[in-house]
Amino acid sequence: MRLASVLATGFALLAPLAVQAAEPDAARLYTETCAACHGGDRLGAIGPALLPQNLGRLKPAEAKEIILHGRPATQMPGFADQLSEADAEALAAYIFAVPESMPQWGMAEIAASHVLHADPAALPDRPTHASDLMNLFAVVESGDHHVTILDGDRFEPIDRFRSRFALHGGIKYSPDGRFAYMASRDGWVSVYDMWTLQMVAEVRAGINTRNIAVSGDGKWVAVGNMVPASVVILNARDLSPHTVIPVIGDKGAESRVSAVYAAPPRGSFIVALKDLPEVWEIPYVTPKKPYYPGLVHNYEPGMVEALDVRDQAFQVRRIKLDDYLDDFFFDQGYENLMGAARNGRNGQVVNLIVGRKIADIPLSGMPHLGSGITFDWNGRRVMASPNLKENKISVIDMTTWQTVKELETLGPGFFMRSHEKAPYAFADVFFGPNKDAVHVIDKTTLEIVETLRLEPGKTVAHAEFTEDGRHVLLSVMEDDGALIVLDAATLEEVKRLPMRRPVGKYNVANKIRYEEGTSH
Ligand code: DHE
Repeated sequence: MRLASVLATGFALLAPLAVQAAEPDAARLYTETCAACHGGDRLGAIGPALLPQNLGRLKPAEAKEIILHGRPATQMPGFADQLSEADAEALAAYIFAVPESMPQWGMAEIAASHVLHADPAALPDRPTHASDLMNLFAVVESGDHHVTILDGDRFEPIDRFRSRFALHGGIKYSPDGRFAYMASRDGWVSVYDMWTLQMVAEVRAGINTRNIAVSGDGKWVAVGNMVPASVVILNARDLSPHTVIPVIGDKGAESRVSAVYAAPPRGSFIVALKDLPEVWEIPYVTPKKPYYPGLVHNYEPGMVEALDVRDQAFQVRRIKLDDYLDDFFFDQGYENLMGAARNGRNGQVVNLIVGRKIADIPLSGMPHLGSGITFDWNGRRVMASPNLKENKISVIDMTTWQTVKELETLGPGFFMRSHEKAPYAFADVFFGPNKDAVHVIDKTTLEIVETLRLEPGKTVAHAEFTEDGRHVLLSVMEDDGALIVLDAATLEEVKRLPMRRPVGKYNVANKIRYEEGTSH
């Protein structure tokens, strides 16, 4: 072959290669580099799902950095030695693109994902540790995706286990406090035995999940999903799936679920919807008589006990509203719910008995109602809620639904907590330059009496009390973070435990007794 021809052939070979280098084949790179851990369908495997809905607040540029250099404290390695900058950029764009058809996640897929780690029938009938079962805490450490079980008398960990990736929403307990239920943003629901310190069962109930609720009778777990738009009912004992309820409106439009809550006095789950101006009520017990129009039960009193629970229909009662509500707060009797839409407009009070709005409330600043607390003030019951968009805490009279006070804070807050026996409420300043501040509010005067700076420059958030209300625990939400225990009356620091970005912490007694100062 003559030299010219050799060069021509060489260039001909090089030319397409140069084009390939400029436009990496993201689908092929995904299959070769990511699929083993994140699933060929991007639904997740040992790594999280890589779909736009599951990537949260991550930006494509941050995703590219993670692809090249890994994510500290996780199993995600860096691929800088295998991938070019352009490859990583193409992969980042690929995982942010909506797939041509969204993967199905119905009854068959949920059932196939079910894992039984221990036979619920064979679990010991007494605890295998000596800690006070009512004063245990489950602490979510999101830095390395673990949960620590903490003895709330000694403030000592008694177990620490790897959770599913990115738990979100509160951990919920069975009514007797024995079983802890947790959900990951990727749809995994896990049940853990607080008596014998072991995982019992897990199931993937959705692709993108908001949160879970446990029924007041302890028999059911409801899972609220964004993708697919559904509420999934699981058997609480072993998490086997019972029913999938698609969330579809009159005109066939789907709605993502923004949260599901249990309303034990009503024997129902209440579902907040993101895309339909409706609230759904799904009874988990069969009412002895129809207690609201539109839901017809033919069962006679006394028959409920004789029924196989599988006969229950989980029929949906749709309460139509004139605005969207995606964050709720209930009164103690679960007769009214106060709702705020994320658009920051006025809130509404919806009476669940009559099934309609009964009051508008002046709420601006995007109150995080799910984080609100109630207490008695001046002979009336009030609720206080932090705001995600404005520097204030709103205090609302729960009889007149009027705002009785607005406290100015050092920034928007996320979580607020107190305890019936504690004089103070604690509210974090989650966003902005004062993210290290925690306001201490006197529940009698409704004044901020102290602003704590427990770890200057670092986010300090999410207070929770011990069972007796004497101590309050706060998270330093950093990867090399800590759990700080304070005396709830003197505000003295009692203990500091190193933890990996601790977020929420959940006290068994406060949760199962629906303590007025904690989330339900
Ligand atoms: Fe949450 C609970 C919604 C971002 C940590 N969060 C909840 C609940 C809702 C909600 C509806 C109540 C569910 C329950 O009780 O089971 N959260 C939202 C959002 O819409 C928002 C702003 C955006 C999103 O990403 O979904 C959001 N949440 C966050 C975070 O960025 C936080 C701080 C860290 C994280 O891990 O994601 C966070 N959310 C929490 C925690 C709870 C929670 C710790 C449980 C609070 C409790 O004490 O019960």
